[in-house]
Amino acid sequence: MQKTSRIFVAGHRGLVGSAIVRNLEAHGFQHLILRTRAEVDLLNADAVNGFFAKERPEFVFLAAAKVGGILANSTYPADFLRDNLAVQNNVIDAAYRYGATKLQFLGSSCIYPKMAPQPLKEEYLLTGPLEPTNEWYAIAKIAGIKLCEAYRQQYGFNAISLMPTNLYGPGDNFDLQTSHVLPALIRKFHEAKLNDTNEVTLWGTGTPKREFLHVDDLASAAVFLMQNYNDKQFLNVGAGEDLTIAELAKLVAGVVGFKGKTLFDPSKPDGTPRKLMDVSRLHALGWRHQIELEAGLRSTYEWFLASKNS
Ligand code: GFB
Repeated sequence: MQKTSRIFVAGHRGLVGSAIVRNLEAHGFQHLILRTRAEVDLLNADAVNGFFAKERPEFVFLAAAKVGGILANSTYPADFLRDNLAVQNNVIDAAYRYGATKLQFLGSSCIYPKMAPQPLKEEYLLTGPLEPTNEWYAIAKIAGIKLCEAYRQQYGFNAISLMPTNLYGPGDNFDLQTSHVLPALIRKFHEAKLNDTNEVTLWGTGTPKREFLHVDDLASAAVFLMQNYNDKQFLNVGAGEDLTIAELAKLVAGVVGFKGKTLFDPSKPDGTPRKLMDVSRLHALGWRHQIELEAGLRSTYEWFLASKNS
């Protein structure tokens, strides 16, 4: 990838896409091609083909997806499966058809079987049943990995796939119904502090473990791998450490300055008990995350306070 290469970041307004754009700009890449949904609807194959025919991007980061937390995933299974399949089919095919040099597809750690051994090695894919709360999203992401592998095998197209762990950072979705746990906790503790409420209720039992990676670290891995990795094998991207939701809650409450009680509502789903990534392949390539969770939480809370969300 040269500084003058034509680079399309699909999903540049989302958490991941906006971080990739920040990283590319910081490294002096000058020819970024960015389109809003109103300009090019990625669900529409004709619109995607027309866009690729005209712009001919050379490198494509496929960070556009319908995403959400545990409740959104289990409430809208058809939307998560259909929309993600459509976007990735359209973009991967058009990238190949209109001569892109390389495409990078971004997935998620929920592709792994619910009860897979931990930490999750890449070879555990498709070795057991998925977690029911997000199997629809997971099936779409698995199909995306396989589509990249198939285009590489049949057409020789250089498509690589990255599977990030749970991400957070500036630009996240803080809506309590649809967000992931970390932004939800920031908002819940923040509002409780503002309203002088003594109790905050979180979903589930607090015992599931999750791994969190700051989205700027993910973007750094994405740009590094676009430049340095050209294999069929998809790669895990994570921090290599996890903690329980109850431990996360303590950390977030500390950062936000909430001094009351945290309660758990076990009538709400826990999701998968644990999904810690094995990141040995990525480390062997020479990449490691840099932002530790507490520092990342502090800067994300500052971003939240400065944004329209708070
Ligand atoms: O981040 P999250 O929504 O999704 O939830 P997953 C993680 C854990 O946090 C679950 C608990 O055990 C939730 O029960 N939790 C506690 C909460 N309080 C809250 C809250 O107020 N809001 C939310 N959202 N959770 C998603 C998948 O799984 O992870 C996606 O659904 C994707 O497909 C994504 O893979 C990375 O980590 O369970």
